[in-house]
Amino acid sequence: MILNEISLQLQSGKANAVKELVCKALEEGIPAETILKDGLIRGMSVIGEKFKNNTVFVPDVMMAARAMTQGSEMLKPHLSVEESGMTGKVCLGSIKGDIHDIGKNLVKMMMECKGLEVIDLGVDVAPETFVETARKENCRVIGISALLTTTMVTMEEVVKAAERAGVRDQVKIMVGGAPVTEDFAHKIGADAFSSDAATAAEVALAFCKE
Ligand code: B1M
Repeated sequence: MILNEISLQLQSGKANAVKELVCKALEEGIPAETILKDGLIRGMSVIGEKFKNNTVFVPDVMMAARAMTQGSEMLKPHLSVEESGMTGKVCLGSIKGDIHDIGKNLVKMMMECKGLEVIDLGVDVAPETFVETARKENCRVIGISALLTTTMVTMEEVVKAAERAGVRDQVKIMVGGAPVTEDFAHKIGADAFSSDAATAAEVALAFCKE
């Protein structure tokens, strides 16, 4: 099955093979969302397990991440862009100290597919930068991603910075990333948690429609 092959080639860090297979899968009429979920994200989660168990190491993970990024870029034009006619602005980034951005980039892609304008702040983003950008760009939503238990705690600093800047009631703060949970989001005073990119896009759109 071609989706399995995509997952395997991604795990081996073969970006070109992944791109060829993604193209072939699209030609075979497999929906882009399915290729993303059951091919690319599945492959990345296998790498995640192996990384956790120290059977692969940072270089392998970087190669897989590169294949993931290039594969998902190919899917972007094929992901159903909803003519929601809704333009709402989100500023999105990975929190200070964290350079994981695969998930954040998928969230950005899904939000853009919903017609949202995403200001991508990148990785290692200071709490003040989220708030400053939201204020200057009149963003309705601040989106924060974290993949480390050591960096997710800094998400609360964004909430506090928004309060200090006097903009807390004008902006919705949503959080996510593998270690982040609903309870954690509630504890730090965020407005929403989403476990995956598609849900994150729906939540952000709903906030912009409010
Ligand atoms: Co790192 N890393 N990593 N890593 N890495 C993890 C996260 C880890 C769990 C692996 C492990 O178990 N050892 C572990 C964290 C342990 C912990 O704190 N709990 C870890 C570690 C320790 C590290 C380093 C410290 C390793 C080292 O150098 N010693 C180091 C830290 C660097 C830093 O950030 N300061 C490090 C480095 C790296 C790489 C740079 C090599 C690479 C990142 C490449 C890149 O992102 N450009 C990397 C990777 C790839 C991983 C794993 C293997 C995969 C993460 C990933 O991309 N998953 C990861 C293992 C794992 O998670 N099992 C691991 C795929 C991605 C699609 O999932 O990001 O969860 P995810 O996103 C999902 C959802 O979370 C959600 O939607 C996405 C798609 O559905 N979502 C949101 C994400 N953000 C959201 C925001 C939202 C809403 C939903 O609202 C705004």
